[in-house]
Amino acid sequence: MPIDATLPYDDQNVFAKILRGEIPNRTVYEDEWALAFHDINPQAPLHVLVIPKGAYVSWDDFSARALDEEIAGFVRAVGHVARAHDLVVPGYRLLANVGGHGHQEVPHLHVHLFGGRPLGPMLA
Ligand code: D5M
Repeated sequence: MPIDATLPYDDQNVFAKILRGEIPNRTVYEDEWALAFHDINPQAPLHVLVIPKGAYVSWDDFSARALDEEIAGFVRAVGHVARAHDLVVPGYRLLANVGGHGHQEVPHLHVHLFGGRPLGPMLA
């Protein structure tokens, strides 16, 4: 079920538990600001989720409350994952679902990174 992205951060969400090491994940990258791991239900040959380590529900929550260094660290982590998987030349897709209409299911900000095949036109 999509979430209400205006609710306060829920520290029992699955990505909060991953960040605390309470449930396993297949990490592809981690630094001070971000964690990237394989999506449990991949929609492309490479489907990685990149999340900030801070407690943010959505992209707008993050952009409103995060420090500039957190935002920079998160954006750099996304770029690092793309480069580390040699996706820059073939290309890739980034997607962030937000709230009900965006069909966001996990209430911790995440960017989906898809790659490894031609992805076709964007479907709204
Ligand atoms: O998508 C949330 C995404 O999170 C969805 O593609 C499945 C993925 N997911 C859910 N639980 C896990 C675990 N435990 N590991 C890895 N990936 C997971 P959205 O609709 O954007 O909120």
